[in-house]
Amino acid sequence: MIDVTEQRDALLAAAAGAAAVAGSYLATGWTPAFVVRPVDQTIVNLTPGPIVTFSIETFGDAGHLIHIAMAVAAVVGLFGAVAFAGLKLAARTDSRGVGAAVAGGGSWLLAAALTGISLGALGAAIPAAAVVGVGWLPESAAPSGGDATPSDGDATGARDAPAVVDAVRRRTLGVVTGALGFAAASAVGRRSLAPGDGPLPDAPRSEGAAARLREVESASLAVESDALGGMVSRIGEFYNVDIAEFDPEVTADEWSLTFTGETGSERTVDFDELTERPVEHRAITLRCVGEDLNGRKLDNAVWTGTPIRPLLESVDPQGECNCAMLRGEDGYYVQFPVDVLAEGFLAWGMNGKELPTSHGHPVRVLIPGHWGETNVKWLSEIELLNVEEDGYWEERGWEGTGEVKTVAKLWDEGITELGDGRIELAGHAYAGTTGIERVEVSTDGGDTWTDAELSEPLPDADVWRQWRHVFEADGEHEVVVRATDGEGTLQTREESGSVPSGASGWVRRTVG
Ligand SMILES: Nc1nc2c(c(=O)[nH]1)N[C@H]1C(S)=C(S)[C@@H](COP(=O)(O)O)O[C@H]1N2
Ligand SMILES: [Mo]
Repeated sequence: MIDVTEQRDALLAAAAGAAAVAGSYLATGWTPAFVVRPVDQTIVNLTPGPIVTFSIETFGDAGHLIHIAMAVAAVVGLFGAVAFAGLKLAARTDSRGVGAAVAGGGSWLLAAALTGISLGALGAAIPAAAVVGVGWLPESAAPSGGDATPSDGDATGARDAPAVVDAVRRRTLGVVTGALGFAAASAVGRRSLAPGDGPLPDAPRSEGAAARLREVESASLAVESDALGGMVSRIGEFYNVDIAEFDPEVTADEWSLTFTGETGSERTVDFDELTERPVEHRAITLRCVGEDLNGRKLDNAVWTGTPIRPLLESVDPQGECNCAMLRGEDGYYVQFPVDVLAEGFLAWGMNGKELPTSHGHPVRVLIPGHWGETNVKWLSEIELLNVEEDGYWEERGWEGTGEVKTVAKLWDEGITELGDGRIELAGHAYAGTTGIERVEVSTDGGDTWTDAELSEPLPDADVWRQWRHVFEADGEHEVVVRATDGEGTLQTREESGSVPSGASGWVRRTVG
C-alpha cells in the first residue's frame, strides 16, 4: 500500500501547491505580495543581459512566458513540499487537524518569508490547508484496513477492498480536480477584476474624446482590407511591450506621481488633481525600437491627458545633466533629457475610454517623436538627476530613448488582389514629430517610383499616416516602399537590425 499512499500524497501535495499559488494570486493580483513575484524577479535578475536581449529577439513576448513558467513551477514545488509535510504529519499523528494546521501554517510562513507578513499570505495558506484537510485519509481507510471508511460520515461496517480503493480514488480525484479548478478560476477571475476599460471620469471629457476619435478615424484612407486597420488602432489590437509578464494593478485612488531628486520643491500629484488640469485629446503614434523593419509594434491611438510642462516647471528642475529618470510601478525605468520630457503628455484615457491596465492604468507618459520605451506606463515617479544613468533597456544594450526612425510599412493585410488584375498595396508610415510628407512605391525593385495616395494630414504633432497604391500586376513584382518626413528627408536606405537603435532600410517584398 505504501507506494499507493506515496503517489496519493504527492498528487495531493502538488494540487495543494497549485491551489496555494492561485489563492495568493487571487488575494493579491500581480503585486509584490504575490508569492511568485520575488522568485520571478530573482530569475530575471540572474539572467545575464545578452541572454535577455537574445530571448527578446528570438522568442519575442514568449520569452516572458518561459521565466514566468519557471517561477510558477518553482513556487508550486515549494508550497507542495509544505503540503507534503502536512500529509506526512497527519499520517503520523492520525489527525486531519494536524495535517491541515501544518499545511496552512507552513504555507503562511513560506508566503510571509517570500513576500513579507501580510493578510495576502492567508491567500496561500487557506487553500493549502483545505486541500490537505479534505484530501488526507487515515491509514485505516486503505483497503487493507477493511473496517474503516474512506470519508467521515460514511456508513460503518466492513467493505470490500475494491469498493474502498474506488472510494479513495474518487475522493482524491475530487480534491485534486477541485484544487485545479480553483487555481484556474482564480487566474481567470482575478484578471477580469483588473482596473481599466471603464469610461472616462466625466461626461464632457468623454464627449471631447469621442469627437476627437471620430475626427482621427475619419481621416483614414479607404482600403480594401478590413484587417489592415485605419488611422486608429483598436485597444485590444494596439501592441504591447512589457518587462513583466503581468501588469501592475493600480487603481486611480491608489495612484500618485512624485517629482523627486534635484528639484526646487518636491511634489506629489494624485489622480484627482491630475485630471482636473487642462485636458487635451491627442493622436499619438508609438513604435518600439525592438521591432523589425516591417514589424507590427507600431500603433496609433487618441489619448486623453494633460501636458507635463507646467507640472515640471512647478517643481523647478535643477539637476546638472538636465535629465530625468522616469519610473513605473512594474519596476521599469528610463532616462532622457528634461527638455524632451517637457514636451510630453500624461495620459489617463485611450480611444475615449479609461486607460486600460495593459497600457499603463491609471496614468502613462507619452513622449512625442521618441521610441516607444520612453512612454512609461503605470508612471509613479519622475526623478530629476544630476548625472546621467542608464534605463532598463539601456542597461541591456539598447539605445532607444532617442527620436524614431522614419518607416513605411507593408504588412500582409495591406496586399490585396482586386480581382481585375490589379493589386492594392496599402500601409502606414511614421516619422515622429516631423510627420509624413510623402510615400513612394516601386513595383520594379526600386528602378522607378510612384507617389502613393496619402490619408488626410492631422494637426497632431506625432501621428502616422496611411498610404495606398494600386497597380496592374503581371507576374511577380519586387515591391519597395519608402517615406519622406515632414522636413523633406528620405527614409534611409541603409539596412540595420533593430539592436541597438531601431531597424532601418526600405521594406521590400515580392508580390503577385
Ligand atoms: N512601466 C513600463 N512602461 C513601459 C514599458 C514597460 O515594460 N513598463 N515598455 C516600454 C516599451 S519598450 C514600449 S515599446 C511601450 C509600449 O507601450 P504599449 O504596451 O502601450 O504599446 O511602453 C514602454 N513603457
Ligand atoms: Mo519598446
